[in-house]
Amino acid sequence: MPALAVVGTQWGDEGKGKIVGYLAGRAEVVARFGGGANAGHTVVKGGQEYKLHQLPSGVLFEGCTAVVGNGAVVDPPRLLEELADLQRRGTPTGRLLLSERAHVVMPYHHLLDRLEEEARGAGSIGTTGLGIGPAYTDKSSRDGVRLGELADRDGLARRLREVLPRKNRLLQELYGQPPLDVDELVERYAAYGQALRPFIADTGRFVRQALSDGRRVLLEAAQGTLLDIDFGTYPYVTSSGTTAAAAPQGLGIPPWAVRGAIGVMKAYATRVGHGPFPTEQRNEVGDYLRERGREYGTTTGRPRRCGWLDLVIVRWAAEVGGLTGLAVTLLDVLSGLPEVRIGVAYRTVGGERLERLPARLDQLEACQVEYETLPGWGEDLSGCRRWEDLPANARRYLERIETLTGLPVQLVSVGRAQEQTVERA
Ligand code: 2SA
Ligand code: MG
Repeated sequence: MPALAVVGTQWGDEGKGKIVGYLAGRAEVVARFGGGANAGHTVVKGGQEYKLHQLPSGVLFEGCTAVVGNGAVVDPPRLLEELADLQRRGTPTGRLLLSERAHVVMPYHHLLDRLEEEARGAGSIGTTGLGIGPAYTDKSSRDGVRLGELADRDGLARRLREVLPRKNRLLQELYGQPPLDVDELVERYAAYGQALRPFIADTGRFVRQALSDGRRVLLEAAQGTLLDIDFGTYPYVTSSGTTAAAAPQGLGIPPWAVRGAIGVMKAYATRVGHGPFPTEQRNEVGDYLRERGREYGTTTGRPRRCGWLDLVIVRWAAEVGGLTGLAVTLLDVLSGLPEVRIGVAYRTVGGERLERLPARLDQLEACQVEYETLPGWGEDLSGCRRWEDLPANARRYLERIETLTGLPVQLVSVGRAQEQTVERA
């Protein structure tokens, strides 16, 4: 049984949590392959709202195994807090497995994330401040600590005695900060290792076995394609792969096990953090979308920048991510606008028409957006359940998305609850 990836086509917050939650009822394994506590996935189940960060959405489903793969980074105290929160709320959960190869976000990663952002000044990225970049940096520079090592106190002590002095020098000499105490860090993280021990496993082997047993596996991406370390608006990106291509590497499964990728796209566009955003509307349209769409960071509470749908970026996500279908979310938020606009191409300063995203940020920043304007609709969509229930103008908008991307709109979300989903036959 092949695996299906659910990925973001914009700058994150497309509603992947909603769509994964909708599909997870039919899945036996839901696996995260990248990102960490920076992610914010909102799932409404049984009338209750859950904001998940590190836990894959599948954890909310009793029959499901939720996997955090080797490509993700794990922040132990925050993860334990997420689990404790589910327990406090009495939520029955599925089984959780954490990869022994996943890298650990350490306190010095949090510190360095904030200090580096400050040092970048006007060029800051607008990170979530949760140490994600520094943790992935250490992974690449081979100074990382992996989850499997936390469970072995002596091994952890050896590792931190080797790594921490260099981190402390960085903190002290470059940023004038007090050093961290190695013994305290070893004690604290060894204790987290014990607390997480029941969940730590060879997750790659588990998912490979699940696939060969014909079990239904969902691959849950974090953030969006435009935040991908390679294909996003670099350097205003996160530090991991966010497309379906990152799933095999981030889980340890064969690339050919991924048989499709649903691209989740908001019916408009948002971005939290800095960097280019061609269709941004810093006006009453943007404010309308922010308030109706409750566009505030799920993890940090930051107000999100809002704008019209940009199909140049969605086409880019489709192209580099090999999307096989689309799920359009938050369509209900557009209700009440007299007209709706879609960015269909960019124009360079020289007047050249671009249908593809330029790699260079200075070029992107200089582009003007070419829009198509469609009539809006006033109807409340929250009760729509079938394609035919949608007002004609909303259907027209969706059909235009299909034509301009060449992809079928398979799902439409018109509200946070799982039943507020239109599945196209
Ligand atoms: P980081 O912290 O190093 O990954 O930040 C780098 C960039 O990636 C963006 N990023 C995100 N964008 C949208 N949503 C994210 N998750 C949270 C949410 C964000 C929040 O669901 O709302 O609560 O603020 C997320 N995570 C990372 C980030 O804004 C930087 O542009
Ligand atoms: Mg989010």
